[in-house]
Amino acid sequence: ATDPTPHGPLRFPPGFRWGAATSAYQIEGAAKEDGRGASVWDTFSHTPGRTRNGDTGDVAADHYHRYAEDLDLMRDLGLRSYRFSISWSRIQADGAGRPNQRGLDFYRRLVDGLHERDIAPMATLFHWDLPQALQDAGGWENRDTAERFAEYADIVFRALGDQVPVWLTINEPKTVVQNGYIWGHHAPGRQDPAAAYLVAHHLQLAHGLAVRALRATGAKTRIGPALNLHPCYPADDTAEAATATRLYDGYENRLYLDSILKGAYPEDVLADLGPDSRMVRGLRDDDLKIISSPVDLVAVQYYTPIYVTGQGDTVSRWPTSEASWQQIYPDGMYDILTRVTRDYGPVPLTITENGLPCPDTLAADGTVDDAARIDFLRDHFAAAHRAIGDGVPLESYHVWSLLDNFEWAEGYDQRWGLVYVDYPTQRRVLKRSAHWYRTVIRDNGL
Ligand code: PNW
Repeated sequence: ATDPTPHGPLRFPPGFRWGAATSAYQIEGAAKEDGRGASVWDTFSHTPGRTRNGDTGDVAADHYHRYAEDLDLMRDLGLRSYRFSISWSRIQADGAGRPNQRGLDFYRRLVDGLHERDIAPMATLFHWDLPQALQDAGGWENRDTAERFAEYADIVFRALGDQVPVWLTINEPKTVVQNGYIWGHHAPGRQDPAAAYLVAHHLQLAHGLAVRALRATGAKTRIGPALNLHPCYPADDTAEAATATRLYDGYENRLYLDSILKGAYPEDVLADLGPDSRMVRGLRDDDLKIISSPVDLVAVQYYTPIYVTGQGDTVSRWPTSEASWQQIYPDGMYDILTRVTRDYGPVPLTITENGLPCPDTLAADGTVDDAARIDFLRDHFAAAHRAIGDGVPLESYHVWSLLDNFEWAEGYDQRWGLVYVDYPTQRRVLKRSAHWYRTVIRDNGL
């Protein structure tokens, strides 16, 4: 048997909030109910060949109907924070105009249910499910989409603002840029790098406009971006690898961090894109002032490191998970947290995603034994603890994910949940990791 506490007893600071994360399209289902409009992910998942097994989020984990049961699960786990996202097309079916009250009511019931159970809500405004009508008008390539986003944010803030202590603007802008517009395996499925960085700029602009919209409502609650950060390391000790890694880091991390926290895009990335790029031509005078509107915290999502060769290619150094892009490297958690604090000052941080997909199966005795997920989380918790000890103001940690769910292009085959979902019956079963996590939360440590 493995030692359950190889790191020794570790206590987190009093008040540290342990949580779990989900997103709307991945769990809600009810794709056509209560006035919800179509999003780019409805379109994409219903396009033959785009997702594994042709899976869609039409039903997903049926959370829209089972949210009360899921709230009880969260309480049983002892969660102190729950991160979810709001579906824009439930609030505005076409991404503009009058709000749909039934959509707002759903999130109001969810937020009330969290407060009743003493779980702090953390809401993401946009987790990739852009209303299809806005995509038809150019999507994030169209600067107007950022303005529409600010209006949507204003509606949501006026309905729920003070009830949600932490707001997050855009989930992982980089994933939209890369998966959506460079590689094409996420909606809207484009392979157009020139468009991709203009999209990045408009996503950043949308972030800044939403921060301003929250302040304008007078709400007392906090707001920040949700960035997936990748510590980048040279694959060898040549000067070429060091140089290539520096630029790679610019595209992976500084493009997003510097614009928000320093009010400037990184010079090396701008130079690499060139003055004639669509992105650089799309910059307007006050954009970086808007993008760098002061935030209250930065949400960090960490899954994997990246190793960069002198040619600018990437290689693997550590064992990968069931997700081919994920190398298991807990020290990367320490490195990225301490780096953000060192380079950007003592802004409060939260981990809004970290987790592992496992080939989970429901055994005959009704258990799900995901020992690998426990090992993964334990080692990453320990790395976060070490970062806190070295001065990182980390206030909470959200495991991805609460439930097995629609893992985008991978469909339902890849299971990331602490809780197993038996899709034919929609029965929820706590995996071994969920039982273990409950003790971590109870003890506030390992
Ligand atoms: C995140 N990478 O996406 C998303 O926010 C979640 O919706 C998703 O389910 C989860 O991670 C698991 O994939 C990522 O290439 C996509 O490093 C790509 C990467 C990381 C996270």
